[in-house]
Amino acid sequence: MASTALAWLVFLVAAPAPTLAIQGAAVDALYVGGEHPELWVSATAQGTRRLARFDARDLAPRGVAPVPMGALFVDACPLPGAKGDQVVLQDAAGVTDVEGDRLVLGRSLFTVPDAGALYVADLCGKAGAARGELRALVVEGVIVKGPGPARMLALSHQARAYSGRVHRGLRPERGYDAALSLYAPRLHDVDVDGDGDLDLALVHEGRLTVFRRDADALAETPVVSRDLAGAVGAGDDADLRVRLADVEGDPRVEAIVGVTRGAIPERSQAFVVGGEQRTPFATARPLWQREGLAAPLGVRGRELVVAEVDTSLVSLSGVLLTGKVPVRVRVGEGAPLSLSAKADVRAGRMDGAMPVVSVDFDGDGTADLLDLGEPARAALHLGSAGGFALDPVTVWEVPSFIHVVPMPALPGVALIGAPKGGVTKLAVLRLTTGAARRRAP
Ligand SMILES: [Ca+2]
Ligand SMILES: [Ca+2]
Ligand SMILES: [Ca+2]
Repeated sequence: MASTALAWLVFLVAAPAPTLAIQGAAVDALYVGGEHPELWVSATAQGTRRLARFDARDLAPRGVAPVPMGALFVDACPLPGAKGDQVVLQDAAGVTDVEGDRLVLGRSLFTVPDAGALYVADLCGKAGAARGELRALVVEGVIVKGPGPARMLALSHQARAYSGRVHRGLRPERGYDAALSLYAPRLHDVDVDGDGDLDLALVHEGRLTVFRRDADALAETPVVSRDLAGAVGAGDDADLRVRLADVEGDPRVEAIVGVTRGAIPERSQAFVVGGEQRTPFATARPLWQREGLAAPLGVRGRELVVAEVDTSLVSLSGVLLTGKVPVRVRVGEGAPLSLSAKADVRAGRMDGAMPVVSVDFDGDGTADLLDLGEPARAALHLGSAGGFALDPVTVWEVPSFIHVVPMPALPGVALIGAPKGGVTKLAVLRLTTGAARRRAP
């Protein structure tokens, strides 16, 4: 049995992933689950912004609608059916639903006093707390549209830009709407208090804000508003990776906060921010402090899935020649799966993406690993007891991409390509899609 599988793998060749080209430069993408799962891609062509909708299963077009420039769509709460909230669009005049009916007038999800300031790094330094820093109010709140009328949950955030260097995607050459999509809060449906109802948690620039949800309603005011960056002692220059999961074995989620600095970090820290039922996220305890890059990617049960990169190797000639750095991924204390990621050593950055570990491609109940470390290639390693299979079960040829959209419910992963010549490629990776299925019978 094992030898049959091995023989099969020897002949495993990369099959092109089902790919579609759409007109325009994509700036944002979203998976909308439910009975008829869709992939939404927002793209700009010839000065016009459009929202293209596709069937997430086979990429069949479901419609294209013009949306205002600067519009941003947010799936406020991707729960199925009537419990879920719906996607809304923000424009300069307020908020509409996807059919174009205006939900909120004159109030913006994101507001920038002077959008032009985002283009001009040289202007930065005229205001702000730190030297050379400009702060602008960017986020006023998050609009939630459920079965009832739309509501705004207050959530303020100030964007930061620095003269002379860029910070978190706020680049002089990057347009306003592209910057907006990077500033959107990450939304999670998780149980914060252990009552069995999923609450709405927003992670945004190091702050965790939680709105409780009971059987049918979402609370107006947050129960938690916690500065995670401050709680773990990370400074303004740190990059935070926040995962919400129950790693302590009660039904309440904790925040696992990974802290690194720079594109190729020399060392990494991680913390668990947790607490009692009445005081959630009140305490932070260190999880690790390691040389190199160690990033929490996700969880399996109560075990963390962690990627480790030995960044001291980056200076070695071997890495300079091959342009690859080794990446090890392990589940808890299990044996690591060794992968590699493309690195541009001279530019001081990693080009390959971290693997996706949140999607169970073959539906056996264990999430699998999609290796995206090298451009133009995606390799699927099935989840195994305590780790991941050494050999990929499928290798796809994929377009070079800028967005990775996990679609756990489908299950699959969408890759949104880098715009080229006015066209953006879109690829969907699923184990069940015809030619892509390469498993031995
Ligand atoms: Ca709850
Ligand atoms: Ca817990
Ligand atoms: Ca699996």
